[in-house]
Amino acid sequence: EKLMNGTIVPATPEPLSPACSHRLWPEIENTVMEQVAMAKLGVGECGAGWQLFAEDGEMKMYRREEEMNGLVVDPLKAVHVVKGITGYELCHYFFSPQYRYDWETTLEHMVVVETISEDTIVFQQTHKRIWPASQRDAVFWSHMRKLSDDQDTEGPGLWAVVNKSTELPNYPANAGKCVRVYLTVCLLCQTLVNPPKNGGPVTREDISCKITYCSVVNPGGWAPASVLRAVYKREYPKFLKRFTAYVINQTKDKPITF
Ligand code: 16C
Repeated sequence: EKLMNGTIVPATPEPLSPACSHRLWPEIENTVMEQVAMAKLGVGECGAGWQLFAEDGEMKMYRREEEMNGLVVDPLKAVHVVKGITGYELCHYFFSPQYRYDWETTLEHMVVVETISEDTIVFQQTHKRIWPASQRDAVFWSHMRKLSDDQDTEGPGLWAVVNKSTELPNYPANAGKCVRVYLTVCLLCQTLVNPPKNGGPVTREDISCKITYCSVVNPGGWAPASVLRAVYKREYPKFLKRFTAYVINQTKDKPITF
Protein backbone atom coordinates (compact mmCIF):
# COMPACT_ATOMS: atom_id res chain seq x y z
CA GLU A 1 0.00 0.00 0.00
CA LYS A 2 1.32 3.50 -0.88
CA LEU A 3 0.69 6.23 1.65
CA MET A 4 0.07 9.89 0.70
CA ASN A 5 3.67 10.84 1.51
CA GLY A 6 4.89 8.12 -0.85
CA THR A 7 5.97 5.61 1.81
CA ILE A 8 5.33 1.98 0.83
CA VAL A 9 3.97 -0.16 3.70
CA PRO A 10 3.42 -3.92 3.42
CA ALA A 11 -0.18 -5.14 3.06
CA THR A 12 -1.77 -5.97 6.42
CA PRO A 13 -0.97 -9.60 7.30
CA GLU A 14 -3.82 -12.05 8.08
CA PRO A 15 -4.80 -11.37 11.69
CA LEU A 16 -3.47 -14.00 14.07
CA SER A 17 -6.03 -15.98 16.02
CA PRO A 18 -6.57 -14.33 19.41
CA ALA A 19 -5.70 -17.66 21.06
CA CYS A 20 -2.06 -17.44 19.93
CA SER A 21 -0.58 -16.54 23.31
CA HIS A 22 -2.28 -19.45 25.11
CA ARG A 23 -0.32 -22.48 26.42
CA LEU A 24 -2.27 -24.79 24.07
CA TRP A 25 -1.49 -22.73 20.98
CA PRO A 26 1.51 -24.68 19.57
CA GLU A 27 -0.49 -27.92 19.86
CA ILE A 28 -3.58 -26.36 18.29
CA GLU A 29 -1.55 -24.96 15.40
CA ASN A 30 0.23 -28.27 14.70
CA THR A 31 -2.91 -30.38 15.05
CA VAL A 32 -4.98 -28.15 12.76
CA MET A 33 -2.32 -28.23 10.02
CA GLU A 34 -1.92 -32.02 10.31
CA GLN A 35 -5.66 -32.80 10.50
CA VAL A 36 -6.61 -30.51 7.62
CA ALA A 37 -3.87 -31.99 5.42
CA MET A 38 -5.13 -35.51 6.22
CA ALA A 39 -8.76 -34.55 5.65
CA LYS A 40 -7.91 -33.14 2.21
CA LEU A 41 -6.60 -36.52 1.05
CA GLY A 42 -9.08 -38.83 -0.65
CA VAL A 43 -9.55 -42.33 0.80
CA GLY A 44 -7.44 -43.72 -2.06
CA GLU A 45 -4.56 -41.38 -1.17
CA CYS A 46 -4.35 -41.76 2.59
CA GLY A 47 -3.22 -45.36 3.01
CA ALA A 48 -4.75 -48.73 2.33
CA GLY A 49 -7.48 -50.49 4.21
CA TRP A 50 -10.39 -48.04 4.03
CA GLN A 51 -13.70 -49.88 3.86
CA LEU A 52 -16.97 -48.23 2.91
CA PHE A 53 -19.46 -49.05 5.67
CA ALA A 54 -22.31 -46.62 5.10
CA GLU A 55 -23.68 -44.82 2.08
CA ASP A 56 -26.75 -42.65 1.66
CA GLY A 57 -27.10 -40.38 -1.38
CA GLU A 58 -23.98 -38.21 -1.51
CA MET A 59 -22.81 -39.37 1.92
CA LYS A 60 -20.08 -42.00 2.10
CA MET A 61 -18.44 -43.29 5.27
CA TYR A 62 -15.22 -45.27 5.47
CA ARG A 63 -13.42 -46.87 8.39
CA ARG A 64 -10.15 -48.65 8.93
CA GLU A 65 -10.11 -51.44 11.47
CA GLU A 66 -7.41 -50.66 14.03
CA GLU A 67 -6.66 -51.67 17.59
CA MET A 68 -4.35 -50.16 20.18
CA ASN A 69 -3.50 -52.13 23.34
CA GLY A 70 -6.50 -54.33 22.66
CA LEU A 71 -8.93 -51.42 22.24
CA VAL A 72 -10.80 -50.64 19.02
CA VAL A 73 -9.64 -47.25 17.67
CA ASP A 74 -10.93 -47.53 14.06
CA PRO A 75 -10.30 -44.24 12.20
CA LEU A 76 -13.36 -42.87 10.39
CA LYS A 77 -13.49 -40.73 7.28
CA ALA A 78 -16.77 -39.44 5.88
CA VAL A 79 -17.51 -37.31 2.83
CA HIS A 80 -20.77 -35.62 1.98
CA VAL A 81 -22.14 -32.87 -0.26
CA VAL A 82 -25.06 -30.82 1.01
CA LYS A 83 -27.03 -28.22 -0.91
CA GLY A 84 -28.07 -24.80 0.38
CA ILE A 85 -25.51 -24.19 3.13
CA THR A 86 -21.97 -22.84 3.41
CA GLY A 87 -18.85 -24.19 5.05
CA TYR A 88 -18.89 -21.29 7.49
CA GLU A 89 -22.47 -22.11 8.55
CA LEU A 90 -21.70 -25.81 9.10
CA CYS A 91 -18.60 -24.99 11.15
CA HIS A 92 -20.44 -22.33 13.15
CA TYR A 93 -23.17 -24.76 14.28
CA PHE A 94 -20.66 -27.55 14.93
CA PHE A 95 -18.36 -25.33 17.01
CA SER A 96 -20.78 -23.16 19.01
CA PRO A 97 -21.82 -24.53 22.42
CA GLN A 98 -25.35 -23.07 22.33
CA TYR A 99 -26.51 -25.44 19.58
CA ARG A 100 -24.80 -28.64 20.72
CA TYR A 101 -27.73 -30.26 22.53
CA ASP A 102 -29.90 -29.64 19.45
CA TRP A 103 -27.95 -32.03 17.22
CA GLU A 104 -25.55 -34.11 19.36
CA THR A 105 -27.72 -37.10 20.27
CA THR A 106 -25.01 -39.02 22.16
CA LEU A 107 -24.57 -36.11 24.59
CA GLU A 108 -25.70 -36.27 28.18
CA HIS A 109 -24.00 -33.16 29.56
CA MET A 110 -21.71 -30.42 28.25
CA VAL A 111 -19.67 -27.81 30.13
CA VAL A 112 -17.62 -24.98 28.64
CA VAL A 113 -14.54 -25.31 30.80
CA GLU A 114 -12.53 -22.46 29.29
CA THR A 115 -13.18 -19.89 26.58
CA ILE A 116 -9.71 -19.21 25.24
CA SER A 117 -10.99 -16.88 22.53
CA GLU A 118 -13.90 -16.45 20.15
CA ASP A 119 -12.58 -19.31 18.02
CA THR A 120 -11.14 -21.63 20.70
CA ILE A 121 -13.05 -23.31 23.54
CA VAL A 122 -12.29 -26.17 25.95
CA PHE A 123 -15.23 -28.52 26.62
CA GLN A 124 -16.01 -31.29 29.04
CA GLN A 125 -18.72 -33.65 27.81
CA THR A 126 -20.44 -36.67 29.28
CA HIS A 127 -21.92 -39.05 26.73
CA LYS A 128 -24.72 -41.58 26.98
CA ARG A 129 -23.72 -44.95 28.34
CA ILE A 130 -23.36 -47.89 25.97
CA TRP A 131 -24.35 -51.08 27.69
CA PRO A 132 -22.47 -53.11 29.00
CA ALA A 133 -19.52 -50.65 29.07
CA SER A 134 -19.01 -47.80 31.56
CA GLN A 135 -20.19 -44.33 30.70
CA ARG A 136 -17.66 -42.13 28.88
CA ASP A 137 -16.58 -38.51 29.17
CA ALA A 138 -14.21 -36.35 27.15
CA VAL A 139 -12.24 -33.13 27.72
CA PHE A 140 -11.15 -31.46 24.50
CA TRP A 141 -10.22 -28.15 22.94
CA SER A 142 -12.18 -27.07 19.89
CA HIS A 143 -10.89 -24.56 17.36
CA MET A 144 -12.61 -23.05 14.33
CA ARG A 145 -10.78 -21.30 11.50
CA LYS A 146 -10.88 -20.16 7.91
CA LEU A 147 -8.22 -21.62 5.66
CA SER A 148 -7.01 -20.33 2.36
CA ASP A 149 -8.15 -22.49 -0.51
CA ASP A 150 -5.25 -23.28 -2.90
CA GLN A 151 -7.54 -23.86 -5.87
CA ASP A 152 -9.59 -20.73 -5.44
CA THR A 153 -8.00 -17.92 -3.48
CA GLU A 154 -10.81 -15.47 -4.32
CA GLY A 155 -13.61 -17.85 -3.38
CA PRO A 156 -15.36 -18.37 -0.05
CA GLY A 157 -12.49 -20.62 0.98
CA LEU A 158 -12.42 -23.43 3.43
CA TRP A 159 -13.55 -23.57 7.02
CA ALA A 160 -12.55 -26.18 9.57
CA VAL A 161 -13.24 -27.15 13.16
CA VAL A 162 -10.71 -29.37 14.91
CA ASN A 163 -11.40 -31.03 18.29
CA LYS A 164 -8.68 -32.75 20.27
CA SER A 165 -8.54 -34.24 23.76
CA THR A 166 -6.51 -32.40 26.33
CA GLU A 167 -5.78 -32.70 30.05
CA LEU A 168 -7.07 -30.37 32.74
CA PRO A 169 -6.08 -30.70 36.42
CA ASN A 170 -9.62 -29.75 37.54
CA TYR A 171 -11.15 -32.48 35.39
CA PRO A 172 -8.99 -35.56 36.05
CA ALA A 173 -9.62 -38.65 33.91
CA ASN A 174 -11.42 -41.68 35.37
CA ALA A 175 -12.09 -39.94 38.71
CA GLY A 176 -15.85 -40.49 38.86
CA LYS A 177 -18.09 -43.07 37.24
CA CYS A 178 -16.91 -42.16 33.71
CA VAL A 179 -14.04 -43.60 31.70
CA ARG A 180 -12.24 -40.90 29.70
CA VAL A 181 -12.23 -41.25 25.90
CA TYR A 182 -9.55 -39.62 23.73
CA LEU A 183 -10.68 -38.07 20.48
CA THR A 184 -9.26 -36.29 17.47
CA VAL A 185 -11.94 -34.91 15.15
CA CYS A 186 -11.77 -32.70 12.07
CA LEU A 187 -14.68 -31.17 10.18
CA LEU A 188 -13.51 -29.61 6.92
CA CYS A 189 -16.01 -27.72 4.74
CA GLN A 190 -15.63 -26.23 1.28
CA THR A 191 -18.36 -24.00 -0.13
CA LEU A 192 -19.13 -24.44 -3.82
CA VAL A 193 -20.91 -21.60 -5.64
CA ASN A 194 -22.70 -21.95 -8.97
CA PRO A 195 -22.90 -18.34 -10.21
CA PRO A 196 -26.50 -17.62 -11.34
CA LYS A 197 -26.72 -17.38 -15.17
CA ASN A 198 -28.83 -14.22 -15.08
CA GLY A 199 -26.12 -12.47 -13.09
CA GLY A 200 -28.51 -12.04 -10.19
CA PRO A 201 -27.64 -12.47 -6.52
CA VAL A 202 -26.42 -15.84 -5.25
CA THR A 203 -29.24 -17.69 -3.48
CA ARG A 204 -29.23 -20.88 -1.39
CA GLU A 205 -30.20 -22.73 -4.59
CA ASP A 206 -26.79 -21.83 -6.03
CA ILE A 207 -24.60 -23.07 -3.21
CA SER A 208 -23.52 -26.41 -1.82
CA CYS A 209 -20.92 -27.57 0.63
CA LYS A 210 -18.43 -30.39 0.36
CA ILE A 211 -17.90 -31.87 3.82
CA THR A 212 -15.12 -34.11 5.09
CA TYR A 213 -15.43 -35.43 8.64
CA CYS A 214 -12.57 -37.43 10.15
CA SER A 215 -12.57 -38.94 13.61
CA VAL A 216 -10.48 -41.21 15.80
CA VAL A 217 -11.87 -42.11 19.21
CA ASN A 218 -9.89 -44.19 21.68
CA PRO A 219 -12.43 -45.66 24.13
CA GLY A 220 -9.90 -45.33 26.98
CA GLY A 221 -10.84 -48.59 28.67
CA TRP A 222 -12.66 -51.84 28.22
CA ALA A 223 -15.57 -51.95 25.81
CA PRO A 224 -16.54 -55.02 23.76
CA ALA A 225 -15.21 -54.60 20.20
CA SER A 226 -18.38 -55.93 18.56
CA VAL A 227 -20.62 -53.57 20.52
CA LEU A 228 -18.38 -50.59 19.86
CA ARG A 229 -18.25 -51.23 16.10
CA ALA A 230 -22.00 -51.77 15.95
CA VAL A 231 -22.57 -48.50 17.83
CA TYR A 232 -20.39 -46.32 15.65
CA LYS A 233 -21.77 -47.86 12.44
CA ARG A 234 -25.16 -46.66 13.58
CA GLU A 235 -24.16 -43.40 15.29
CA TYR A 236 -21.80 -41.75 12.75
CA PRO A 237 -24.30 -41.83 9.84
CA LYS A 238 -27.03 -40.69 12.21
CA PHE A 239 -24.85 -37.79 13.37
CA LEU A 240 -23.89 -36.54 9.90
CA LYS A 241 -27.45 -36.75 8.52
CA ARG A 242 -29.02 -35.15 11.57
CA PHE A 243 -26.39 -32.42 11.90
CA THR A 244 -26.54 -31.35 8.24
CA ALA A 245 -30.35 -31.39 8.26
CA TYR A 246 -30.23 -29.25 11.40
CA VAL A 247 -27.98 -26.63 9.75
CA ILE A 248 -30.20 -26.55 6.63
CA ASN A 249 -33.19 -25.96 8.85
CA GLN A 250 -31.52 -23.29 10.99
CA THR A 251 -30.28 -21.27 8.01
CA LYS A 252 -33.09 -21.62 5.44
CA ASP A 253 -34.67 -18.24 6.18
CA LYS A 254 -31.45 -16.45 7.09
CA PRO A 255 -29.07 -14.56 4.80
CA ILE A 256 -26.20 -16.69 3.47
CA THR A 257 -23.04 -16.32 5.57
CA PHE A 258 -19.77 -17.18 3.87
O1 16C B 1 -17.83 -34.92 16.44
C1 16C B 1 -18.91 -35.01 16.99
N1 16C B 1 -19.23 -34.29 18.06
C2 16C B 1 -18.39 -33.30 18.67
C3 16C B 1 -19.19 -32.47 19.64
O2 16C B 1 -19.84 -33.23 20.59
C4 16C B 1 -17.18 -33.89 19.38
C5 16C B 1 -17.51 -35.11 20.16
C6 16C B 1 -17.11 -36.32 19.95
C7 16C B 1 -17.60 -37.43 20.81
C8 16C B 1 -16.82 -38.68 20.60
C9 16C B 1 -17.50 -39.89 21.21
C10 16C B 1 -17.46 -39.91 22.69
C11 16C B 1 -17.91 -41.23 23.27
C12 16C B 1 -19.31 -41.46 22.95
C13 16C B 1 -19.92 -42.60 23.58
C14 16C B 1 -20.91 -43.15 22.62
C15 16C B 1 -22.30 -42.84 22.98
C16 16C B 1 -23.23 -43.52 22.03
C17 16C B 1 -24.56 -43.59 22.70
C18 16C B 1 -25.53 -44.36 21.93
C19 16C B 1 -26.76 -44.60 22.75
O3 16C B 1 -16.18 -34.10 18.43
C20 16C B 1 -19.96 -36.02 16.47
C21 16C B 1 -19.75 -37.30 17.18
C22 16C B 1 -20.62 -38.42 16.71
C23 16C B 1 -20.44 -39.55 17.68
C24 16C B 1 -20.68 -40.89 17.07
C25 16C B 1 -20.46 -42.00 18.05
C26 16C B 1 -19.03 -42.46 18.09
C27 16C B 1 -18.85 -43.69 18.94
C28 16C B 1 -17.38 -44.00 19.03
C29 16C B 1 -17.11 -45.06 20.03
C30 16C B 1 -16.73 -44.45 21.35
C31 16C B 1 -16.26 -45.45 22.36
C32 16C B 1 -17.27 -45.69 23.42
C33 16C B 1 -16.86 -46.78 24.32
C34 16C B 1 -17.98 -47.33 25.15
